[in-house]
Amino acid sequence: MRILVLGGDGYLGWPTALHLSKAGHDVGVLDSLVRRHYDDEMGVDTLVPIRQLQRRVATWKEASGLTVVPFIGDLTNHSFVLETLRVFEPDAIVHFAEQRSAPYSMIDREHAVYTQVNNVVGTLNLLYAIKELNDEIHLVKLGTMGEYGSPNIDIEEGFIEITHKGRTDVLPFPKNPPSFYHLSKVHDSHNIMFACRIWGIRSTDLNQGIVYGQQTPETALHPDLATRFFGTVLNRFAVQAAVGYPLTVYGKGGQTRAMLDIRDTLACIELACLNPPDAGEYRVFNQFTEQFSVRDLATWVARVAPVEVTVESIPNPRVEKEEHYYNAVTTKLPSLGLKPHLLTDAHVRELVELAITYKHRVNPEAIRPTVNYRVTRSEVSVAGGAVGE
Ligand code: NAD
Ligand code: USQ
Repeated sequence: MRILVLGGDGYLGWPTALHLSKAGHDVGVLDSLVRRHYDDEMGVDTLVPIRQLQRRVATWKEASGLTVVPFIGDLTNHSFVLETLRVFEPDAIVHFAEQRSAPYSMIDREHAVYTQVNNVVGTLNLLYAIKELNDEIHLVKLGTMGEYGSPNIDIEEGFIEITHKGRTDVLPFPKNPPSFYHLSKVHDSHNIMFACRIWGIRSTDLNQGIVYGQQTPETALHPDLATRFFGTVLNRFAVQAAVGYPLTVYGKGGQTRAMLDIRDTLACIELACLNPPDAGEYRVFNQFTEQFSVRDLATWVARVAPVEVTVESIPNPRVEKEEHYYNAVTTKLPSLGLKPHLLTDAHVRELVELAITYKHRVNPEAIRPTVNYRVTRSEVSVAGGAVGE
């Protein structure tokens, strides 16, 4: 297949592009490189050093003999999107290219507006380009499990059958997201579902859980192929353990989340591409393999880390349920053949060991959370060093 990976310079997009290239697909990567700008804006650096996109692509060619074609530009620029699709002629588009951090979207009005414009307009431009150029293209869109929030009922896979006042229908599962970032994903989901209905486009909306891990078989081939170590909660606890900072459990720590290994993200994306929906079909896969509470993750890291670790409960800078029921369904990806990498003691220890290798790049001053969801303007730390929420 010809697969265009949007956000192909990012934490997940880059290793996904390599995985698809290795599997024999013709792969293009599109990115505006704006994620590198967010790090500069926050005064932080990646924990694991990463190379420029052009250097990564050249190293991949040397290491594998395979070509990945880079396109540098912004999805909010419609002419660029049209031109790229015209040149590359993809069968499938994997769309990772959005502002991805919940706390970043909650810094102040400017960051909330930026996040929603970047994410919603980028996806709308893409939908129009697909309709205008080739409505056979399969759009594989990265949504998030956080779209659902944490309801007191089981979370179904996108849709739920509801009987109300004696009448029954299958409707989109109710959404109750916890940040302006997560809300941008809900808005995208509605726009994509609508475009499928009116234009006959086909799309898979992947409601992905929190990803942990950093290395994949392809990125391990050469240090210049490394992807960034994104500070989602387990990765973040590994960094805190490495530098001797107490693991920062927000509030009671009973926040339970759906999670998956980075290698499973790659497998899920390929399964979605290889098994496209029918024309006009909008389908949702819940993309995760296990559920953990934040408290359990912290206890796990403390138990297996090769260094002394303390766990501290700190006032929650976010507004979220801290003890709640959580049970999400995921059947569609396993039914297509997903074989998950479940979290083990060895893997948790490896994450901490990786963070120890690069701990000289961490500034502990930059670890403290600075974005407070309860106010409309947060003072953001510019302390420098590798970290990140
Ligand atoms: P990332 O920030 O590392 O990657 C996103 C990439 O998209 C970056 O390289 C950025 O420069 C690019 N980008 C952003 N806006 C763009 C635009 N307008 N035009 C072109 N490029 C643009 O984030 P990630 O962790 O790799 O996440 C990828 C996607 O997966 C995001 O949509 C995120 O919301 C979603 N997701 C991530 C996780 C996770 O745990 N990392 C979980 C669920 C969903
Ligand atoms: N948390 C702590 N301590 C910390 C950091 C986080 O207790 O030091 C808690 C948070 O309060 C939250 C949970 O851990 O309850 C998860 O936080 P996170 O930063 O790992 O995840 P989140 O903000 O939800 O966002 C991440 C990615 C986002 C993706 C989402 C998947 O940044 O791109 O969409 O995970 S999901 O959560 O399923 O929506």
